[in-house]
Amino acid sequence: MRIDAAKVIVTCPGRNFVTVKIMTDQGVHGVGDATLNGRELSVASYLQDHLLPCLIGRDPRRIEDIWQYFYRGAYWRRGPVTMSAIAAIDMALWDIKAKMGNMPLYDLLGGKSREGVLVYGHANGADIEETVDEVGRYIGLGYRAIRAQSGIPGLAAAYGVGRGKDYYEPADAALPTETLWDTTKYLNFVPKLFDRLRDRYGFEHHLLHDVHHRLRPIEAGRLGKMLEPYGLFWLEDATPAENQEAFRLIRQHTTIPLAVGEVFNTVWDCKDLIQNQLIDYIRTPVVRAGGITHLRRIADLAALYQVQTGFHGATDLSPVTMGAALHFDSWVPNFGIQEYMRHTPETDAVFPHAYHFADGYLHPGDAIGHGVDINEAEAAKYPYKPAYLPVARLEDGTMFNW
Ligand code: GCO
Ligand code: MG
Repeated sequence: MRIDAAKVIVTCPGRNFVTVKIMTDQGVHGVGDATLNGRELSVASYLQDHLLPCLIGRDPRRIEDIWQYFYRGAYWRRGPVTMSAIAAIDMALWDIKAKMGNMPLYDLLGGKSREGVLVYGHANGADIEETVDEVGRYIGLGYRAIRAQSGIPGLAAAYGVGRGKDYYEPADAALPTETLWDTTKYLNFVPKLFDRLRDRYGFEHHLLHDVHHRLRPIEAGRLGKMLEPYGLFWLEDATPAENQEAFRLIRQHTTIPLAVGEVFNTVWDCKDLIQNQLIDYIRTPVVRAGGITHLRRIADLAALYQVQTGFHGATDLSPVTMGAALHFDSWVPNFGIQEYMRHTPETDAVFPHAYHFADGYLHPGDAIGHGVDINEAEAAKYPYKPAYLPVARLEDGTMFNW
């Protein structure tokens, strides 16, 4: 069996997506997601110019060897561009192997460990009232777990508060939008939001919150302590994690469960966090860390330390990543939760998929492979549009973490 052809498809059905399609001499094809928000064309070029030419003629069944060839063989290891590109190829190869075996990917991985994949949705509003109502709307839609983000009094634009209610899209302009950040205003505000939410809806539903890398460790410790009475499922990206040691300080001060890892690329980014039990959930998604082949290694290491998965699933991860993730989530023994932001109808039409939502759970469906394909004629209707993530500054103009 050999790989006959491979191509990169860039499409923008509301937002940009980069997809790899690998064709084999047996007529079976596979697809993988390589989308890196705001840097899409760099990954497309890395694939097009450097990886795909090396792929033609290889045996697609040799997934491990192909992974090692692109990781070890490149000499220049790691980084979001490289690892997203490798991930896309890896996802497509697992898709092909499962299709060749005539089984859903979760069966190839070891079979289902659960009946459904618990997901959390995003509720956001301009102020507390609107956010509280939005959480109610998500409860009405059947969600069992909901992330709550709100506009902050005195700050013009807060992370997580989008223009639309169903499809939060932070990459909002052809050049980066400048936003303002103030830690004091934020810390004074967030406990009030969760106080209102628990007061209104009780403790039956899981509530989550994303700090989006905005706090220093001691500030995160304080926030965790202040939120303890509200029993959050997790506090996400409390501080930037380049220095994994930083999480030790947070841990010393609070029992709030900590989630991190949506920007990680390999097991090396979370090795110390996991082995020292400094986190509770690892968020690195299939697309960011070299695909299923490498994510399995991260999840297995995490399992040794009772760290659970909680993969990133924002709208900038394509339905292909969502499909692959749901098969992984259905199998992985140390599953925790899966993020789920719905895609637009245009995106769903470009990427026909077998997964569906019911009663707070996503189900991968029983299609063979990972169950997601690309409709190339639909994709061709939406040419690439430059779009950047915003940047953040403090009120005195200092650049900060967005
Ligand atoms: C999340 C994320 C996203 C990111 C986005 C960047 O938890 O869903 O933080 O909202 O900001 O994926 O491209
Ligand atoms: Mg996040």
